Amino acid sequence: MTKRNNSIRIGMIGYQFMGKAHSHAYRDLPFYFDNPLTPELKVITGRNEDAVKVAKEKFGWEAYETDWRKVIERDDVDIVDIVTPNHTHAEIAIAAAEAGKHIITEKPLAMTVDEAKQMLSAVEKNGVKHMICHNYRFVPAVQFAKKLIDQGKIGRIFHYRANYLQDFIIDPNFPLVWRLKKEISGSGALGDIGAHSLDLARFLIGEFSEVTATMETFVKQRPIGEMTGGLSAKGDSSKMGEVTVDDAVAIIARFENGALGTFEATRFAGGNRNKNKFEINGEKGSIRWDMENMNNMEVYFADDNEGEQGFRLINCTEEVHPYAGAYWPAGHIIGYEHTFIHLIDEFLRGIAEDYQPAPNFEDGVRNQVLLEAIEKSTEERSWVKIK
Ligand code: SOE
Repeated sequence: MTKRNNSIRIGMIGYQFMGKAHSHAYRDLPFYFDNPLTPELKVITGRNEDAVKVAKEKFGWEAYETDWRKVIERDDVDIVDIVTPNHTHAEIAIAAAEAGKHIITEKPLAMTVDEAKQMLSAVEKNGVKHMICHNYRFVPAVQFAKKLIDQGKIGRIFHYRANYLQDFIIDPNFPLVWRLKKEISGSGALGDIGAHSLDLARFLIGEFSEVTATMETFVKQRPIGEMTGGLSAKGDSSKMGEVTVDDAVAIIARFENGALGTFEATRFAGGNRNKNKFEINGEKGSIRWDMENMNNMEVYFADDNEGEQGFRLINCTEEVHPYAGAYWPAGHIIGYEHTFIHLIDEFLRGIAEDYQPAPNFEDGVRNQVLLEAIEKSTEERSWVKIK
């Protein structure tokens, strides 16, 4: 990597799935966007020295560490990027904030609302910029949907309907990875993928006022396996452990703007690999989007000519669609990995131009409040108001 005088130096804590996505984003950002800052991949961190050594070489980092505290202590690191399991986020982020580092962390922000609030006060007290990696906000089609909604193109919102469907743990022999252990992940499908749907709803139509929900754990025991977050881990069925999180959650919600919401997040929807989708119905039209067809969006406008009404497809790959014009001519498509480039582009702009980008730790706290309210509602089988 050529050194430039506008470098901003990254220290990453973690190196697996999201470590790969974020490393790619730092490296590719200058290729497509004229950001005032150029990421310098200083150090990547992981407890497994052999594995993090490989990640360092493969992803192009200058150095590796096996102790995250050493990264926080370095004065040649400006940003700490946390891609480790959820139970580590608070300790690392608070230490990084106290060391004056800007922070980006994967979702969900924390394990509890209290932890999330401590993280927010640490970054605010220390005057560092912060972001939470709800990357789906940065899909060109989702950004364009927000523009249409904010312009009033679909008018008053009646319904927000979201499903986030995966199927990687239907096999009861899939091992007990960290995502299935409450003490490490905090919750299951709810916090891992439901959190994305809840964030997109807040981004697109506003704040929740109350929720009611129910959850299910379909497979209660699994083989103790490699403690990876990986989606294709292997296990040894001679030793079994208890699954302590939800496999699926169904939610009904009310929004402050009077809209009704229905949400589903599950890892047991066979045939759906990463189907993160929503449909929004308004007085003057509807919008629907599906991550498995991420470059397109379907719209319906009630004022289309008689006989010509119905959902139609928009290719969100043109200059007019946010971020899309940075890549290729209209009609050429981009992927999941590009959403991380857009989010990090916004983070670095916020640092360079001294504004607090979004989604940030405040969004993370609001998301955590929703996660806790949904769990409370499930336990008490009642509606819970969102304060
Ligand atoms: C696994 O469920 C996962 O990798 C989530 O953790 C990510 O946030 C989501 O983008 C894809 O699915």
